[in-house]
Amino acid sequence: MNNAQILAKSLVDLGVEHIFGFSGATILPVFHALAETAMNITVCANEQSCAIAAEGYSRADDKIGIAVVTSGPAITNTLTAVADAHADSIPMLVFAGQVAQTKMGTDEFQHIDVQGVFANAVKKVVVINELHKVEEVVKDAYYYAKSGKPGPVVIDFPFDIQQAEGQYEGIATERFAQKYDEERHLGENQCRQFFDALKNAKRPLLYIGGGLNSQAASDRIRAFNRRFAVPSINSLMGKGILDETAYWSLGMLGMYGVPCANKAIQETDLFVAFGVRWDDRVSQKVGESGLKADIAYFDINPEKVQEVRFARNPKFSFIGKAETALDDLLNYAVKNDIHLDIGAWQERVKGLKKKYRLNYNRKSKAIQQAEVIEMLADFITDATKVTTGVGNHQMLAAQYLTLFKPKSFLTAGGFGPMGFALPAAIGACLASPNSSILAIDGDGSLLMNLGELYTIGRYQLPIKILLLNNCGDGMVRNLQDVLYDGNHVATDKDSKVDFSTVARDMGFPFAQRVMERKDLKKGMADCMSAVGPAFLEVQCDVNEMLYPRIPAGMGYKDMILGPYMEL
Ligand SMILES: Cc1ncc(C[n+]2csc(CCOP(=O)(O)OP(=O)(O)O)c2C)c(N)n1
Ligand SMILES: [Mg+2]
Repeated sequence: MNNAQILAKSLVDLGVEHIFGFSGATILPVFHALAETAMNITVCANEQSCAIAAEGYSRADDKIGIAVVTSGPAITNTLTAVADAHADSIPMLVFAGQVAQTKMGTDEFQHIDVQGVFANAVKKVVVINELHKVEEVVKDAYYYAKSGKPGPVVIDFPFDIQQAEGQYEGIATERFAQKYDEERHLGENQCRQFFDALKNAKRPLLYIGGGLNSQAASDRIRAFNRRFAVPSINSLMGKGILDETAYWSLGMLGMYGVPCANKAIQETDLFVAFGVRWDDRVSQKVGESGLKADIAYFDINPEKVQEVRFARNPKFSFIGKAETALDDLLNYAVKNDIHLDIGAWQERVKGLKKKYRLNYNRKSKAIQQAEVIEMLADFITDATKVTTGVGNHQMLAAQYLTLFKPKSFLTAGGFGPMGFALPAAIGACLASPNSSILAIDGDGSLLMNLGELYTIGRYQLPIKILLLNNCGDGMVRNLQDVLYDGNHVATDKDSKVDFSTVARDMGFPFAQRVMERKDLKKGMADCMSAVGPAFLEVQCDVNEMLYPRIPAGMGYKDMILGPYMEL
């Protein structure tokens, strides 16, 4: 067996059924070895999309997405996706072909120093050499990527080593899983300390981030709040984890967060953060508004907890798995019959939620993005998984849509690469074939990975795409409106292209364009009930402003509600 075959066999042993790939000379031994197995290979239009699809696969399910690409420009094409997975703590594996070891560093065709390029954008890079056992590298990487604070692992595989003979030992995968077991529990004293703080607080607020974006963690935090109903907010990455239909669930916090969440944070006296990384778009604003609350912080990443211990002196902190911590807390609460006395605060947040409703320009002749997304909300079920591009449409989706499950809002948070929606939807579709996959995209973002229309059409993947075409880079145009006297340098796009025609040509049986409000409802209903790939383009207002908004460097108290939400 050569090492390329060992790689393929190791993946099969790990239970991997799908990979996303793009070929090239230095990775051919691996592709041909994969072809000898039952592996399903999805070929995207470029390597960035392969890696975003792998991310989408991981984001949608507990399995890990895998991309396989060739050397040089192919592996560098994945850099944006790898950095994105790293920023959002998404596990994934990228295997790259590499020139033969003797040619590395000799100005060889399509050689790049993968370790050098990826070092700061990745959880780990492994450059395989003769001393490695390929089986161990692959199986270990799979569990390492998932472990602790998850992230991407890039494996650079020189051509000569792929072809060399090796030994396949069939090492039990459980041994690698066990290696990364996380066993930290909260002791009785810690539970008491935490509940003392929670019971003393008059206005506690839970803040939930992507660290809890799994079925297991979501089940626990929902159980916690079935008992306590502590008013709660979430980060962009935390969407879908909480029961968004509950009165105590206020929605997304932050620069473009919903008004009631951004109001509640100004009033809390105990900020209980779970699985968040204190993104600057959230926390600088906390600092600025002078959040005087005590902090309790739970996270699996020791460095982050230590950083927060130093910077914010939390009343309580715990390094470990959210599921375990929440189990410990709930057991303690049941055993000690703990109840909270926060009725007044619960009433207060009910009031905030009622008073500060989202709204938009309902009088405009032009269709508003917000209006389309508000209408779309009625089509979301507990089987829906949404992906987005990056821009105003993304923030509106986070604001307006109610999602019912964790791992159902797949969006690029910490890095924000436009072009995310389509390839992520491809990954989600393959990871979760029983879900209904809906990609909400902007025209700018769509253009970045337009080639994925071809991939979706070619494989006839049942993905629905809702394109909110405002003929421009809406989010950046909005900045220019505020900061550059409305001078839209480099952000206006040609309005004449009919993307639905492009989609039809790419193999979408349903592809429609809605230009006027009167056709919107029917267009959306038809798209949502269509079978197979479906594409709906809606021509939206080029001048729509996204609200609410907190200007850069300002605090929550400076939130601008805009003309349509102002009380
Ligand atoms: C790869 C990449 N390039 C540039 C940006 C900066 N950027 C953020 S949002 C945005 C505009 C997005 O336009 P579109 O996808 O049409 O969404 P809209 O805001 O119009 O809804 C740009 C240029 C980015 N996030 N990612
Ligand atoms: Mg746009």
